[in-house]
Amino acid sequence: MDATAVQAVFQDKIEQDLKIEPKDPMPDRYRAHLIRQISQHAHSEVIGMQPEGNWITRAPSLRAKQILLAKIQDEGGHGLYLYSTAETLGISREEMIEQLQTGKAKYSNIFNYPALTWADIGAIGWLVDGAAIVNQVALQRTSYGPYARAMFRICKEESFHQRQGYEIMANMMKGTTEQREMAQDAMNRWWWPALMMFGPHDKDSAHSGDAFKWRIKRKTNDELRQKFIDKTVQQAEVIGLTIPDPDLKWNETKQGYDHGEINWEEFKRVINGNGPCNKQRMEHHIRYHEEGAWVREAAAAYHEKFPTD
Ligand code: FAQ
Repeated sequence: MDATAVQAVFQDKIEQDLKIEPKDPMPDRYRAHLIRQISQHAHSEVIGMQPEGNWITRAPSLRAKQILLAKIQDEGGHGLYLYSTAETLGISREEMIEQLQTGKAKYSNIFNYPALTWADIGAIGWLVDGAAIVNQVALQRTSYGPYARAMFRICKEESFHQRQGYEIMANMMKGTTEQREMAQDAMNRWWWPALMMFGPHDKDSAHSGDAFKWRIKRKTNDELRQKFIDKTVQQAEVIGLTIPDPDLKWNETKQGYDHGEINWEEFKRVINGNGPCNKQRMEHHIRYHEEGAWVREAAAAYHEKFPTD
């Protein structure tokens, strides 16, 4: 099929709101857009294991440790579904890892901040998974079939993650003064970076035009951010936490909260490699990727010998 025919078949499916499947004709730019977004999403899940992994050995109870281990394992699983999804578009896992490790591919800004106290584990589950769910629920309706399907399972698991984080925060807010202060301090440090997870304002979002045209995105960055804020402010109030934004105010007309301006300079600094933990995150990834080479080689050798297993 020539490019014009591909475009016509593709556009027809998009207009009928049908899913695009791996073997369907699709324009090169659609394919490249999805590889960029899905691989960055996969990298985020995998790098996101690091700030939480830091607390496995220091979890305050066996129950908390089991839950945290299960959650982190889920994040690794999400990375795997997403890498597999991107592979259906014709890029290999090795290429994606190379793009991550050489700084060509981004991952979510949020994972470049340190998890300093146990309350940070609560804040990550509640705010970071909470923000991820809002974004990913919208992606369940994205036009690329394998990506949309991956989102269903991921959203179910993230909603358990969000609740475990909220439970940690709620329990700490019922505790001693020090525990309440610790929870508020975590809230203060994670709130703004969590808002940045939705990406730049719509007017500055370079990829949104194509993403809407091709029905990859169904809601804009600002719409999703607003949804997250409205939902989370109420949850914070229930457990007595204060949102660290003096400009946050209920707006009766829009039936949502107005909020203060996000520090976009900080956002740019962090996504361009200069956040508090970018260097550490990448060094850690490279080190364990190299140390794990023998596992990949052994698995490949086994597969070669027993291809049907
Ligand atoms: N961080 O034109 P737009 C999770 C970049 S999963 C870093 O608006 P787009 C689970 C963007 O890539 C969290 N970079 O881009 C978990 C682009 O740069 P490029 C991850 C960002 O794609 C929880 C440039 O800025 N979720 O947390 C960010 O239309 C706990 C221009 O931006 C996803 O990835 C950012 N926040 O919209 C795991 C969801 N925002 O590529 C462990 C899927 C923007 O030209 C523990 N992704 N950039 O170099 C999406 O929905 C979209 O890609 C957006 C960005 C909304 C993130």
